[in-house]
Amino acid sequence: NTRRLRVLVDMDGVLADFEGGFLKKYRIRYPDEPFIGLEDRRGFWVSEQYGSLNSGLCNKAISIWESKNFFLELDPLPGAVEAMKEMANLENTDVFICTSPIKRYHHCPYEKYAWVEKHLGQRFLEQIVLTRDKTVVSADLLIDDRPDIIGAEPNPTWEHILFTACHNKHLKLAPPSRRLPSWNHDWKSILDSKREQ
Ligand code: BVP
Ligand code: MG
Repeated sequence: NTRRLRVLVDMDGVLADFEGGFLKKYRIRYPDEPFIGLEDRRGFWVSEQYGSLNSGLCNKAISIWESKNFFLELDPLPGAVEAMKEMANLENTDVFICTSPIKRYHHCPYEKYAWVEKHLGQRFLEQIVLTRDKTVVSADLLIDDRPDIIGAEPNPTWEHILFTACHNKHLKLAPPSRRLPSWNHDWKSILDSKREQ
């Protein structure tokens, strides 16, 4: 008679290697332009940090993830696929993939569905939530690499667990905020901490 636990898992930066995929394709397309190594990334917005190097680089960065096959060809992050399959098979647990598509919609939403089917299987297509505002989606947990998740709902139902990424690893979280450093860490204990006894 226990209530089921509902977990939202972000896609870019949590399941799919957006930062690594970006840097690889940026360096191939713009070999003579400066770039930012992953160890030097700061701030959620890749486009802003590239724009701070020189103003033309903002649009060059954007051109990378607006290109066909960018989202489809992202590699899964280490342990992500295994963790998602394990999480979905836990008792009393519902898992959703909660991801924000870019506003240039020509490729991204389609490719996000295709990526999920390719790496997680057809049954996960039932679990996709595409939204630009995650605060209006209700759940117990949201595992996401973006530090500032705000929107129309000032009091989201979920607890945000910050998934560590190159751009956020230096941030000091204000208590009681929690991190998940990688999928090789103990994500099950975080889920269990939200279950009712
Ligand atoms: O669709 C991705 C890429 C885009 O934001 C979305 C992040 O989704 P979540 O992981 O939060 O669900 N995106 C866009 C820009 C710049 C746009 Br101008 C960026 O710098 N980084 C980035 O991830
Ligand atoms: Mg993300």
